[in-house]
Amino acid sequence: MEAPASSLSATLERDGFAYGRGAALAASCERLRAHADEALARVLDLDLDAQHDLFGEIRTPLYRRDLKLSLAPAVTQVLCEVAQALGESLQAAVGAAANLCELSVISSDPGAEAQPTHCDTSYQGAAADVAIGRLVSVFVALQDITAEMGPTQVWPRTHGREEHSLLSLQPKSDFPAVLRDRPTELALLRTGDALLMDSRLWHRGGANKSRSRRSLLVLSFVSSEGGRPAGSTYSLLSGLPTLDLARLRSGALTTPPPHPTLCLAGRVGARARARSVVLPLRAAVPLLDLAERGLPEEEPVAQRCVRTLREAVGAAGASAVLVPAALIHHLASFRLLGPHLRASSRWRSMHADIEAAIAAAAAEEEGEEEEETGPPTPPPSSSPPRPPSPRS
Ligand SMILES: O=C(O)CCC(=O)C(=O)O
Repeated sequence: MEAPASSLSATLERDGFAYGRGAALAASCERLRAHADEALARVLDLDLDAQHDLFGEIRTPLYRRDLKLSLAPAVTQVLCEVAQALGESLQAAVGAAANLCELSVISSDPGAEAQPTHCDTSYQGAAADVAIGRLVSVFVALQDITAEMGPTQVWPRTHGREEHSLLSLQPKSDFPAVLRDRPTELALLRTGDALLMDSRLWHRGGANKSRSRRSLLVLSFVSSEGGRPAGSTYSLLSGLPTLDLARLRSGALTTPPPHPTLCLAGRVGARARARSVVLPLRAAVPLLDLAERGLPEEEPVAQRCVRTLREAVGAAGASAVLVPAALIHHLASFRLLGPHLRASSRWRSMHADIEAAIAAAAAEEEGEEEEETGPPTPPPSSSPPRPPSPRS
């Protein structure tokens, strides 16, 4: 049976680590592993400059990588499951206002050597008169981890001040003698199990002597009080929204804000037959505004889209504008527009309006098609919205 939250946080406090068995569903972890493998392959195809910000620093980097993650659905799913399962224990350790400060996948491939023993943070780093905040990492196994795969190895109860002082007196070494004499533990996790770890605990990633990649989701939370402890790599993709534990626990992320261009492309792609779309003005006007600012002036297709949208808005009825579906399809293909849309405070409602408009246009197309082929059942009584009458 799963340990209750109070005993889990007490264990974390005492030993510097604790296990949260079954913190995420195996199916969600498998989906995330496939997503991470695919993302890693894509990023490794980029040139080195473009790769730079997408990886966190990692010790012993040969055959080992720390890939920062976006809030793709496969990621948020596991993030939310873990926040639900372990939120109470994490809250006891770092507080509800603690922010997510690492979101990445560590992949260690066959051939990766063991890392030097280390702690990610210590009792030093901040100004003397500022208390240092606390950082707790959660490693979630995205597949079963065997001893051969080089699991995380921890040295229980080495996170305290005294142990740190003792270790700081040791001659510099990848494996200080004082640790050799202490009990140690390999975190053998099943898919979806989590290892919660105080970032001051001494630990290391092991050597992968198996034939399989070991993938670990890393989530770290740092308390909002006190200075940020130095030493952690803070592997977090730039541009992610600030996410605190309370928000994650509330499940607010289970419907992540859609990625603008992907969502436009996907929906229009799925409904490519729609010839025209009736967009409410409240979506069309900001879309035009963002397209005017976000699309390159020297790009003829982009400028044709902007012109068409401008004309449509100019000719719009009271509340809606008729635009060709192809226009949305083209807009979706301009990746440059994505960041502008995403940064817009109106994107969420704009997206809902665009989705609804596309769905209505597609339903109308399907209705027309059925009429032509003689549907076996009568058409639905509520008809989709008609195009607005142009202003004369
Ligand atoms: O790979 C692991 O299990 C842990 C990695 C780690 O501790 C680190 O990179 O700092």
